Amino acid sequence: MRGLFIVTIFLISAVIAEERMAIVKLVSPDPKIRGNVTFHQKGKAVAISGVIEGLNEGLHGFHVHEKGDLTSGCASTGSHFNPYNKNHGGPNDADRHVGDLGNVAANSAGVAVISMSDNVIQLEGPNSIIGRAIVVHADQDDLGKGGYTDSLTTGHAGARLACGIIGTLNPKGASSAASIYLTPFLLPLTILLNSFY
Ligand SMILES: [Cu+2]
Ligand SMILES: [Zn+2]
Repeated sequence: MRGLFIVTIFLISAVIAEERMAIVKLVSPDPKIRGNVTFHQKGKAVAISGVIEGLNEGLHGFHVHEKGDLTSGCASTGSHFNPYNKNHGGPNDADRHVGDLGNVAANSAGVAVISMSDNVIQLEGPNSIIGRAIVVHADQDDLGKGGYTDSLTTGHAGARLACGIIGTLNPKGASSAASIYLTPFLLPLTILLNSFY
């Protein structure tokens, strides 16, 4: 009976520990540009979703920059997050900065709906983006292939339009939103299971 209790706790804890979440509120000197982006990690895959409004129609470079420092606006967020000293690339390239997430696409109303997944950025460990910054650029990221002098460093993506600091959404450190829903059921569930054995 006690064994089952412990196994139940262990299994639920394992499910909770695998999931992490983070959020960014994007700010810009241009008040019409604003948005939110969330990151949800399950295993190695990080789902990225969000909405940005107030953009010009078209593609806009979308990166994790190394510093969560907005003291001089987006200018103080540093370079692309690049812990392995690689060249700039696209999200599907082996040679890429960890922070290279490619582009977001704004429609004719200036709204970019983001729905992507990435296995290189992480919410823990050496590739963790927590405490760093998301930057949205004025121009399209050429994914390192445009042949400009800055293609292999910044993707020639132009000015920094909006940015925000990536903050954790995990309650109590290791757990995630899942724990908010599971925790109230944890004790009743284990008591219920124990009553059968
Ligand atoms: Cu950038
Ligand atoms: Zn890059």
